[in-house]
Amino acid sequence: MGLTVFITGATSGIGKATAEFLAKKNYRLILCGRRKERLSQLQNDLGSFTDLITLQFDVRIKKEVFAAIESLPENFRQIDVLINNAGNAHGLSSIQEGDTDDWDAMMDINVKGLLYVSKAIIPYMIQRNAGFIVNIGSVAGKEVYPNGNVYCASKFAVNALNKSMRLDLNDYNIRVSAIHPGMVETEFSEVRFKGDVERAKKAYAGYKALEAIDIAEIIYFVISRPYHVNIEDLVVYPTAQASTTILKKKNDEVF
Ligand code: NDP
Ligand code: 8X3
Repeated sequence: MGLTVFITGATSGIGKATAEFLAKKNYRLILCGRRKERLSQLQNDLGSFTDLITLQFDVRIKKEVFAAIESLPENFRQIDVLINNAGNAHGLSSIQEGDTDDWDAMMDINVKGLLYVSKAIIPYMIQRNAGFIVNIGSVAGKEVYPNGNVYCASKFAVNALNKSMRLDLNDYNIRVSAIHPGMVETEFSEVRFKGDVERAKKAYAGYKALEAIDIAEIIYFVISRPYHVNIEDLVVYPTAQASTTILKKKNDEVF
């Protein structure tokens, strides 16, 4: 059996596709999310391919994060790879019109949640003088776009934390990578637009967006390099997207 990989946000989109891909490559998996029924489904669907365990917790709630990770059975305590993927955008509004609850959600999940999970797992990696942390950022963490304000800020923070982890964990032989995708067709836009499916569909209409499996394959590539190779920062766009604000749509709709 292969390395043990801990994936946050495994119940949907990029995290789920990564779990499915890695299960078939014999990685042992710790799959996390809030939606219990989806975690059970993953256990059923992937349990025949590999050893896996699921953890239900909300990354915003510090106590839940630490309790869940402390509850891991002995044979799942050696986490070789942590994929900090849980995250979403909430809303798309100007700074003057933004909803402060949306701001809280994005900072609490995308930034503080990532920090809590990392804080709970890093000591085990330091003890073993080995480990790998993959942070899922975004092109929104490289270049701001109109109305992206707080989501962009949360992903700029992920970019900064990725670089900081590289520096601080350098003494401990721990690899740290960030992957920054452009538009990926997942439940992301449904969450951003609060369940407005029609608006969400428009975000991916008129061009070929990235699929979650595209990012899963890239994550696999990054974590399967020889141990002395650390891909620190990787930006991936759909071909139709030239920047966070330039997207070639067939009918030239604005997203
Ligand atoms: P999805 O909405 O499909 O998946 C988001 C995942 O995050 C779900 O599994 C969800 O699980 C989990 N999650 C959300 N909030 C919490 C929480 N409070 N506690 C625990 N888990 C949570 O989106 P994507 O797969 O697209 O997004 C994954 C990552 O990729 C995010 O960090 C996102 O910012 C990033 N990204 C996405 C892009 C895109 O265009 N789709 C582009 C660039 C980056 P559950 O609800 O069960 O808790
Ligand atoms: C998700 C991609 O461009 O909607 O991070 O911010 S974008």
